[in-house]
Amino acid sequence: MDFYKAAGTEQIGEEVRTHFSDQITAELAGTEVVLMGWTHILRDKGKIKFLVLRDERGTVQVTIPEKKVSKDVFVTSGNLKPETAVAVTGKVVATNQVASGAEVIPLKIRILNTSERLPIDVVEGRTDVDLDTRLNYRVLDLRKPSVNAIFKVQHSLVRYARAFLEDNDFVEIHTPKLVAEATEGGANLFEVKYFERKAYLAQSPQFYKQLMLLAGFGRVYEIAPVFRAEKHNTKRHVNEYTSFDYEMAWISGVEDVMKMEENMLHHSFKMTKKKAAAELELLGVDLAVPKVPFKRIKYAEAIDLVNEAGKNLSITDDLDPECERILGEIFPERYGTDMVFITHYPLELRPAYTMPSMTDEGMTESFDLTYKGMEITTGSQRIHLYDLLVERFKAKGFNPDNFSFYLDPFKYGAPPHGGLGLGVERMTMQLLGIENIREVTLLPRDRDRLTP
Ligand code: AMO
Repeated sequence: MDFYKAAGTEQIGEEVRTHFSDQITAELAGTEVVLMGWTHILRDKGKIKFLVLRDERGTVQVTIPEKKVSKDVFVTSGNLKPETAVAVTGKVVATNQVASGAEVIPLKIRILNTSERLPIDVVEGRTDVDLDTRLNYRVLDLRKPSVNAIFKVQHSLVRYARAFLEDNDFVEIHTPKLVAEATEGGANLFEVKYFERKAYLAQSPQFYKQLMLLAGFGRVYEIAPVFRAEKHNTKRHVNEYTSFDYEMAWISGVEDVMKMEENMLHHSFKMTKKKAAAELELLGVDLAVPKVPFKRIKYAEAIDLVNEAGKNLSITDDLDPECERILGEIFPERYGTDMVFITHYPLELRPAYTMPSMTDEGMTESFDLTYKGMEITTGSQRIHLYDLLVERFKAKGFNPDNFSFYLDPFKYGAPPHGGLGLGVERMTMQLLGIENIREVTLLPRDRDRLTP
């Protein structure tokens, strides 16, 4: 059975793709090329038709003048519907009618797959659909160049941050996401049925990344999904996000962890500005690469700043999103930067594994990194001393017996260490100035959404 024919398409394999859209320039004039992609825009002017062909690297104009192409090509192009998957074999011709300086005159157009009528438009600026509808049709939504570009930028951010860690002797690890206990406190855990027992989805690789340092890896990192059963549907929370975690042993203090992060982000932003220049331009973003070292202020100072701005917080109060926003306005004015480490959080506000401060009574050797008024990272020096760790678990109301798998290895010469967790989506949204985290999450999971 010829299932290609049955589908109204043609068999694949007749031609081999030779070029991407962005490679079609005047220098190639006279060359025969094979392009594959989607029919993005079709303009029928009667005796001449224009097809804007889109592939993963952009668009290229295919011009179809009745006089210069075969009858077959002219008829086929006239019947093309939006988002038809095609293979175009043609000759490159130099022209000053298009920005790239070249177009393609087709010798052959073959339909590789047909498309039904689209539920949402994939051409920029044509129709305004709400985010929920866009997410319902996320696969088509992602075809839109400006939406696709978000994830190319995200890819670049992660790629160069990862490269930086690789160059600094970090080992990539993969830890279980099915776990027996909470790491960050019990409030936002997803419970799953695990045969005859209860298990949870990991909120963070926290315990395992630490344990791998105790296992003898000097520095480890993991970029993987984590799960948070946040009950509220906010613009900065999703229920599954990508956590960029690293952990380093033999540190001299939490400063080592912060220095690594500022250098990593500096490298990642600098490379992204260069390598994702086209995507950033499409998104209208002029990426400011933050200068190293990043500004550091203590939590107590941050509380003073928001109180000066009219709040009435005490030192053990949490800086809520509203306070972060206020700080996001104050920081550039006062310190000329929107990338600020807030350090020395009170013990009450930090998880049990966080090292208490020797210098600041009641505080911890911890930090958050805030970027344009939003927390994007949390990190700290961890407790490596068994007795202190057990004491802190008890102080937080946990039964150490339930955590023996984590606590016991600390009896055997655990190295001093620290690390952090960076939210990949939060970093992306702040960098691009996008308000809703769902837009920078490939396939978001929130209270109301479990598909696609
Ligand atoms: P924390 O819980 O602060 O710390 O999370 C670290 C970072 O993850 C991001 N983040 C989120 N992003 C999207 N949706 C959410 N619901 C969400 N929750 C958190 C934020 C945040 O800064 N184990 C520690 C990290 C460590 O100390 O190594 C932890 O998970 O960007």
